[in-house]
Amino acid sequence: MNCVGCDAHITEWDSDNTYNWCTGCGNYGIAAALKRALNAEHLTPQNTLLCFDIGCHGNGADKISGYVFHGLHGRVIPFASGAALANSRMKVIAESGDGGALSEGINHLVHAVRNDYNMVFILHNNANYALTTGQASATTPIGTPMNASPDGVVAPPLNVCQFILNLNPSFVARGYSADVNELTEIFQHAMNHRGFAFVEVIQDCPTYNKVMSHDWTFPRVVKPDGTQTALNSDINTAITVAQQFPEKIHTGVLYQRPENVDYINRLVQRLGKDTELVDEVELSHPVAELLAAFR
Ligand SMILES: Cc1ncc(C[n+]2csc(CCOP(=O)(O)OP(=O)(O)O)c2C)c(N)n1
Ligand code: SF4
Ligand SMILES: [Mg+2]
Repeated sequence: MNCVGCDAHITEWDSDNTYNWCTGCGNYGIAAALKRALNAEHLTPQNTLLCFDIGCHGNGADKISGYVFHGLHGRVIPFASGAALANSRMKVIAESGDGGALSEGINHLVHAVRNDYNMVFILHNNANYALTTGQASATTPIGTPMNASPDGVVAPPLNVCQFILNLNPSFVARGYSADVNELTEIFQHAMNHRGFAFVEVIQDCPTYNKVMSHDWTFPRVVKPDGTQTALNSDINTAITVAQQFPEKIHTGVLYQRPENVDYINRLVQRLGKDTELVDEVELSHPVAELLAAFR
């Protein structure tokens, strides 16, 4: 773990494009925390792959430099998982909204957690489909009037961390978009985890999420004791903590499995290999050999 505050090389991640999120949007805080964490962990645009889903959060894809993928709604996890399996020299970070990850792509999320692919996954949970102007998502509180459900949402919301913790994950954390310092620390912990590091970020969306405003969320946040983010290795305690949402929004690392072995390191076919899959494809695939002849 390196320092949080040093932004000396953070401009390495800046792009020439200007952010265009609404004033007060939590995506600003998440983007800032991500850049700080990347910088603090000495990750570079050359050894990092950033994968974005479709949505307001995904419009940050061209606001950061480096290798960036911006794919179909709900499908960021299959792409990121494949990339992580192909080349573990790259730090793979995937981001999605609650719409993409908890509706269209929930199947991918379940199996990525279960298989424990080695990547950081950041869920921008603003409790609505924001880019398409504020429809209800799986995390919108019951009774909330939304576009396309003006009489109020009738289904109860998904408790995200409780749901993920019941999938036998190796890492679950939660942060709040308005607390950039804590979020930076949480992202750093996630980047140091070997396996699927799931981070839910409760994200302000002042334009469409009027119920869970900053004034609603902030008093509910319960940070871990002390200045350091607490690490919890007892999954049952973590589930109990997660169940307190939304009355109490516990932040920090809720659970981390000690001495975790991720998916690719459980494959007997990979034991003893000092190459990555991507190297082997380049060496042996006939199309790659053909292409090499034209280099
Ligand atoms: C397969 C598919 N379904 C629907 C859409 C339309 N669409 C684009 S963004 C979006 C909602 C995004 O909500 P969320 O994933 O929560 O991201 P946010 O905008 O809230 O950050 C939808 C439904 C799409 N682009 N592709
Ligand atoms: S609609 Fe919401 S999520 Fe989208 S940019 Fe505006 S505040 Fe952010
Ligand atoms: Mg959303």
